[in-house]
Amino acid sequence: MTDYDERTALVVVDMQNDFADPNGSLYVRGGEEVVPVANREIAGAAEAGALVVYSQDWHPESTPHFQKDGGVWPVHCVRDTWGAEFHPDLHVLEGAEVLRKGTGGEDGYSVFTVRDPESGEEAPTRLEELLRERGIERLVMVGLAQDYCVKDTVLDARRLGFHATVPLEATRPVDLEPGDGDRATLQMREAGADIG
Ligand code: VGL
Ligand code: ZN
Repeated sequence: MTDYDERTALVVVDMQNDFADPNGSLYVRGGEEVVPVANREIAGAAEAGALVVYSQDWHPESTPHFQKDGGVWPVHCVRDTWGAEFHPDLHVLEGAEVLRKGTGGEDGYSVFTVRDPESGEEAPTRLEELLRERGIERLVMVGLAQDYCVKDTVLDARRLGFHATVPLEATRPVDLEPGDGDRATLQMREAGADIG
């Protein structure tokens, strides 16, 4: 388990049924194995009084993010559906901050930014402000998927000057192309993240 203090925040990325349940529409192999590992990190963070933030991929029924609408992904994490709900075994702390991304049809890979899939224009979410308000300097990222949302969140965290850690057993890659997960690990390390 990672060490937590009040300058460290845990970001629990997209631990939702469509990614983490074998019946999910964009199931990430081994995703359910991440749940108990994430729960241990959540417990450790809570015990140390560290901030815990959860993200949810939260799409409308139609979005250029989906294959059927011109994008690359099967329909997943449509707002207010089973697939978009947190995995039932995930420990969601009472009163914790939940950030939803992609709500307006954007691609929301990084928890820090959303991106218009047509114009490419990027806009920040509330995450950075939330962290700055609390004087957070260091982030621990767990969740799904390693080669998309976790990676992009880590790269944004580094760009914004946060120290970033990812315990590898607490994430899994989609591996759309074989090796994507390993390439994501390298990319995150090159950006100065601690990937263990
Ligand atoms: C994600 C693919 C599409 C993720 C979200 O959470 O990593 N991946 N949408
Ligand atoms: Zn998505």
